Amino acid sequence: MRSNRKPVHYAVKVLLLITLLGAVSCAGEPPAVVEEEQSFITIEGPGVESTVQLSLEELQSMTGDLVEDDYFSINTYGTEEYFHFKGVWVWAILDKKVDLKEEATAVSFIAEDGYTVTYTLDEVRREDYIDQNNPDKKYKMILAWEENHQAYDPAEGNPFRLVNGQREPGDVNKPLWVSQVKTLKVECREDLQ
Ligand SMILES: Nc1nc2c(c(=O)[nH]1)N[C@H]1C(S)=C(S)[C@@H](COP(=O)(O)O)O[C@H]1N2
Ligand SMILES: [Mo]
Repeated sequence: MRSNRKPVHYAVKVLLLITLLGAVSCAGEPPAVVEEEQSFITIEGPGVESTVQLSLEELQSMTGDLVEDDYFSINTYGTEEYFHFKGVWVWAILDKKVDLKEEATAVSFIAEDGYTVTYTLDEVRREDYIDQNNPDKKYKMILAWEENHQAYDPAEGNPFRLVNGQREPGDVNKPLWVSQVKTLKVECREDLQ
């Protein structure tokens, strides 16, 4: 008989109902808001007045200094290959976004894996890097976010790559193309200028 149902059963059913309702309402909610991870580089070191962080968006908005081109490369095996890159002139970043000290002489590009390449500021300023097979070509040193029309995937490391032409014919330049650049450390070393 209905009136004989034990109160405990009723309580269990109510609890079950609440739990089900809870599950349904949770399933209908959007996932917890995860703050979007911003990709950025840090510019620091004894050669800057203060440390600066620049997001991918900020770099992409440097419209007057963006570069898109096919860069010539040679690796240590002598393999020659062109890659298409999109990015921004590194000198423009240092000149316009950072307070450089008078004594600054060089900048180290440091990757997430610790791989580091250092250039003097004079080298960063150069606009006449070459392609040994094409005398008409002139390149600037850039920080790229796109390679062969594909944006770098932030899941595979900081999505910036240092890219440059050759300093002179025969220059093996591909090893200088630092991937996953995280930090630009501006130096005041007198042995580097
Ligand atoms: N962060 C990082 N960048 C790097 C390297 C590295 O070990 N770490 N190797 C360099 C070398 S020696 C070469 S030849 C090229 C290889 O470029 P790829 O990875 O696009 O083939 O990346 C260069 N950039
Ligand atoms: Mo290499």
